[in-house]
Amino acid sequence: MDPKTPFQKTPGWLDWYAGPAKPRFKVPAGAVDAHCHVFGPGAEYPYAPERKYTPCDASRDQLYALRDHLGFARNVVVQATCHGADNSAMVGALIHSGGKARGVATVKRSVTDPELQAMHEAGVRGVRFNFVKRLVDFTPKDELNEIATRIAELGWHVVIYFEAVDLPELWDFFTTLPTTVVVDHMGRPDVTKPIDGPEFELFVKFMREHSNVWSKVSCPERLSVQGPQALNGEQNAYRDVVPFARRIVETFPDRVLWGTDWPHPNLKDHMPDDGLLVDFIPHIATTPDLQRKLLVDNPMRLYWPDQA
Ligand code: 0GY
Repeated sequence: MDPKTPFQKTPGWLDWYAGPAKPRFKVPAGAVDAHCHVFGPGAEYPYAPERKYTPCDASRDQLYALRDHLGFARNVVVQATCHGADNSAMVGALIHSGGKARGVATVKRSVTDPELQAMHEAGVRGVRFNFVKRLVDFTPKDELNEIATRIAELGWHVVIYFEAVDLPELWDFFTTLPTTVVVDHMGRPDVTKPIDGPEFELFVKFMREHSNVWSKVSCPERLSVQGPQALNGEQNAYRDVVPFARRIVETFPDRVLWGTDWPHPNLKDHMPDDGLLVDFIPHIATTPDLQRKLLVDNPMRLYWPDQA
């Protein structure tokens, strides 16, 4: 093992895609990649003992090089579960971004007010509550409620990550959160089920009945069963995800965000080309107006309200 790489990545894990294509879709000026991560590097920022996977390193400099290559102006760096509640790699990325990145942290109830304040000053604006069982151990709801109440005072929001089948059980908890609530990856719909079936309808109802709920329309590569293949010679990857994402964008144009999810944790079958992911955007946000809201206006309102 390379002595500079003290962690051995999870077997089967695919490395992120080096040399992504230049997107054909030109994102609007000021576009925000509102869901991405940094991993380590492990030698500088060790991975958490309680992690469920060990990633390959993906540094902040590599993230910011990707940002520039894809034509984005800013990032929202989301704490990944492999770093547990040690937010130092994410916070380090914010501090070294020249004001071009905000963050979403993972905290425990033991976090102190000065620690929260320091994170705020670095650019953290939210906490993430993760309910995906393969990624995290269970945290009691009273602990999460206590955290939500405390971070609400800082003007932060809560990001939630869950699987569609778990929404009914989590509904009461989610709908009483006191902040803006941002759902990762549309609540991970099963795109083999009908778009007007009960499962996705429940998610649409969740957003319709609760005006504080936003959604990231990200991760087609995770949700797609069809995959990235071009069909009929046309570049139309992940097309089975399009109707789901498009419905959310068109129904709630002022409450949607988009992100690359670079460096794409936990992918074992297929690693997306991030340039191709950007070319997916005009399939789900089909007009310049929707694209500007999705990529600029909405993330700026949430993460840089003083500059929106
Ligand atoms: C994502 C998705 C995943 C992982 C994490 O923090 C994480 O480890 O979020 C996943 O495995 O689905 O949003 O990055």
